[in-house]
Amino acid sequence: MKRTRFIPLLLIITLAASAQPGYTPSPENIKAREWFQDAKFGMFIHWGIYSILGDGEWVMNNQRIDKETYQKLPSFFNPLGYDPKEWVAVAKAAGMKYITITSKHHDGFAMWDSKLTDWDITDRTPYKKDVIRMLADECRKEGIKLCLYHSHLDWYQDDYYPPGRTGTTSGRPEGGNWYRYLDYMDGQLRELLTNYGEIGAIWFDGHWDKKDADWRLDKTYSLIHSLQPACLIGNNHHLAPFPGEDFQMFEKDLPGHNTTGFSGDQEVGDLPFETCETMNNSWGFNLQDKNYKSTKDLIQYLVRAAGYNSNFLLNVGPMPDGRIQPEFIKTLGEIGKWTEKYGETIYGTRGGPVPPKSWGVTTAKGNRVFVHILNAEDLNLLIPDFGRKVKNITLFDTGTKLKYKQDAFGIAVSLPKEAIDETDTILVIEI
Ligand code: FHN
Repeated sequence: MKRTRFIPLLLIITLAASAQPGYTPSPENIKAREWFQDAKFGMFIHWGIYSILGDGEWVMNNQRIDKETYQKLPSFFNPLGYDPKEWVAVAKAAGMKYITITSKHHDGFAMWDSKLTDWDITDRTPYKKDVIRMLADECRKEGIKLCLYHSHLDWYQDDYYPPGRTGTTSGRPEGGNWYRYLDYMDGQLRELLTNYGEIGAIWFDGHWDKKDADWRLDKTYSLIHSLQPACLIGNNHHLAPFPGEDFQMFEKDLPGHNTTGFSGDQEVGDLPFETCETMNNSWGFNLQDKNYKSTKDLIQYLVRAAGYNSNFLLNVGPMPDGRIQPEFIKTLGEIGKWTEKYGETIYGTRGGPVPPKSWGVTTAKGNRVFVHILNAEDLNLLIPDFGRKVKNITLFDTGTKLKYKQDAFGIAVSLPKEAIDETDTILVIEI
């Protein structure tokens, strides 16, 4: 029993050591981390040739499609409805401050004009245009930061060898050169970080496919930081952060929680946090997935994330014609109405002095603590003492002063019934 516990620990230590040892973030990087934490809300975009099949981004693996057959897909990919202006406008109107799009997902297909392969959008599709460049240009114009999701894992490249846990039915040959694959990946990252202007972050994913491989993270992370010191590195390896990483992400869970099984081995570190979530149950476009989360649920997710001192990265999986599905656009518009009115209690804040409770969370900025009541259990709320003298408590909505009593046990506030908002009742505590 003891031995099996020891090996993973040793492995984790070895892997962490192989990241960017002795990494000290540059001043630009520290500034970018602050920007990131202030920004709070981003749009995640999973888009690729897999959208044609309307069965999510794992379709190649899940339907056991081999490479030869999968290669037929690009010729059907002609997203004439793709309008980056529209995407950026939708993100902005929702109150999102950055966009993280898949440059390459696990199928290895490059959504930009890569000179290192013809397995890319400009060489293989009738559309021929570099959708990443189009989005980068529009984001720059509109003051939205562009970040790139980049899959470590690759079901297409023969040099991704030996194969990992997934993509084993893609029909790759029995042989390949792992370090040549890593050179190829670094080369593609160099393209993305050289030719597309400022990139806010590289969001890695897929390390978990081959946890024990030598990913040569030191080289990759150093390359990124040398090309763009302010570019933040995050890696969805579902483990505690490795040296060289600048933020920690949590998939479909808030920091410290593991309701979906991705964060079992994940320790919460001290880097900025980001939690990502889907609007239905799928990342890539899924025709049949109608499990849409409600506007209320998603706003509450954003608020809870902020209370956990975390960003919220909300995903859309555009359709093969390039449009974001109307159901998502509607919900994002409704979220935007909320962020427009209440964004002040989210953007630029940090997790508040009271840790998350069953009734809600707190955020804080300057001398104000925002109490977000997401689940009003009672009209009398007892906020645990956080060691600061309260000057007054008001309702964010109306500025109405509330009756309260502060003593050694905490702050008891009495809430007017008519002030209760099903989505979020916000109190402002001035200290
Ligand atoms: O396998 C991917 C999945 O397709 C998606 O990209 C999510 C996003 O967090 N991450 C991976 C699973 O951990």
